[in-house]
Amino acid sequence: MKQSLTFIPTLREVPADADVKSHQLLLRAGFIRQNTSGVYSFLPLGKKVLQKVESIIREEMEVINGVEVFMPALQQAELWQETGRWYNYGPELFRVKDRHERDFALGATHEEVITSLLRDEIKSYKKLPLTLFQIQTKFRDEKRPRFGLLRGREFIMKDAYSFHASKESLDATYEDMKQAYTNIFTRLGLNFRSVIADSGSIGGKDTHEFMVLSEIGEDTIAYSDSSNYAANIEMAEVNIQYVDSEEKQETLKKVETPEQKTIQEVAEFLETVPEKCIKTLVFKADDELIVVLSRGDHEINDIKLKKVLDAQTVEMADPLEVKELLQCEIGSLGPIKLPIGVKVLADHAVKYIVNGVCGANEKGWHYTGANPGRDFSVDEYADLRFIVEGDPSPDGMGTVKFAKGIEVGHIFKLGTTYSIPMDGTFLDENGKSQPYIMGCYGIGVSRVMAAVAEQYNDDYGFMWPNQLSPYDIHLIPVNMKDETQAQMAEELYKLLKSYRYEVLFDDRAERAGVKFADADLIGLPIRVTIGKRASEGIIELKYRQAGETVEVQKEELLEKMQAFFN
Ligand code: 9G3
Repeated sequence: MKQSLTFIPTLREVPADADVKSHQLLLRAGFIRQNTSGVYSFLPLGKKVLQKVESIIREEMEVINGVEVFMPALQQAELWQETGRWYNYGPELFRVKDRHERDFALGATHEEVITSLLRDEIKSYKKLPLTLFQIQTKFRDEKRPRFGLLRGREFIMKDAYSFHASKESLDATYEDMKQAYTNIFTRLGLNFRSVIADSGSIGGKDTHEFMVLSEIGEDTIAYSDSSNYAANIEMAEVNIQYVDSEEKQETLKKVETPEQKTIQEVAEFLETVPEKCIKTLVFKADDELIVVLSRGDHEINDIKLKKVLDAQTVEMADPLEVKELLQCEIGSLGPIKLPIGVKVLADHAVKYIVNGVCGANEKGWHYTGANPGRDFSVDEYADLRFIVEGDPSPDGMGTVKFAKGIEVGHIFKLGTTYSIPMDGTFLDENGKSQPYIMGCYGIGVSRVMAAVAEQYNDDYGFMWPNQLSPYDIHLIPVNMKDETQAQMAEELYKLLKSYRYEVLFDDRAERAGVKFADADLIGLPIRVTIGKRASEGIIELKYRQAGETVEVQKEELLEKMQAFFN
């Protein structure tokens, strides 16, 4: 492609509102442009990278008998009302009306549409299993779109859905999909981990996320430093054998702690440590107020709490509700002398505290010498806290370390979460009607492009991996007005294209410095420069990732390209 005939609007300066490297470079190198918050256009170079990401995904989906479809983004509200999600999804779900005031959703995902499609077609176990996928635009009115393509409001997803007559069949496809995802992210050249994850409100229990390891990642991964255990921190179990303390129990004493609110302040004021403090929080699970205790140096994991309580929703109770329940403000709450009937849950670590410090449910007062069981009762001890670095790995091998990650893939065993409410059924071999057993599997295609951009760049620009680069070779005659250079450039352009290399021929009448800076910014794997030694048949090759430059005879160009690209 002749650069003078394409559209690559590079920028010298870093756009002010671009706060991560991938976003800065995708804008500066002319791959994307922002239309409005969380909404982007893919320019020619960006579209070429997207297509290369999509073709790798398509190939691996087809390997596991995934069949491609394309479903509408405009989804009639009735489908979402069947599953109830029309009512329990808030402003994040884009809603529109048609000219007849009928309600529609802009597709945030397609579980409802695909199930409605199949329930009218797939009626027998003989037609199962079936795995369908699409690469399609999704809409989610994110509260805080940021980091460019990493968290947009309109984005491209590969979403697959599988339908089965048995759990075993789902398990088999789930493992196939996990392997396909591993192949995809490996072929994309990404540094990633598959981690145990939380299915949240999506239903089903088994779910894995695929995380690209990156400091700008919004998720935290807890992994073992000596096994392949890895989980989203939300899901990482804490299995520690706490040891009973030899310390002798002291008498419970009420002490004044004026203006001491945080665990840190109280611990310093009473010359103790957060590990000896009993942190008392009040949560609202569905509509019930629950007192939840943890050790002062630990954080309660609300996703674990939701599972232990088997609640639909779990959130911190608001201060007014707390005041009404315990006649006391947050900061002096404690588990002693609670109103009758208030359920008390505690993380396992609390059970091993001896002579702990806790709030007295009276502003500016705390207790010392507080001992669980003796001074207050706990209805249920459970694993309720976030794992911390240094904790033993839940699989018993090694110690836990944390890493930040960008979620690029998420796979779920949905079971009958959608087929039952939507009456998606088939006749089994005994002619009995059964709900489909389903799985769903997503890859954030536009997010993957940004994750690759985040991993493959240096101070001068991108260093695209060969399999994703918008073009293979950047052909740059230093001075198009020099007849020898221009002629050799045309000749080599034809030659390289005839060998099916994708070539970006910078035929612009720009200064060499501009051309070279743009070439480094765009980051194609190889730059072929035709300069003043063209008259000697000498050209210069620059390998972008290795950063090395060599001069070769133009007759050697092809073998050099074959050596590099094959
Ligand atoms: C919504 C909105 C946001 C959402 C969803 C629905 C996330 C929603 C989860 C999934 C699950 C899988 C198929 C492909 C892989 C992921 N955010 N999810 O369902 F209405 Cl506003 O999308 N779906």
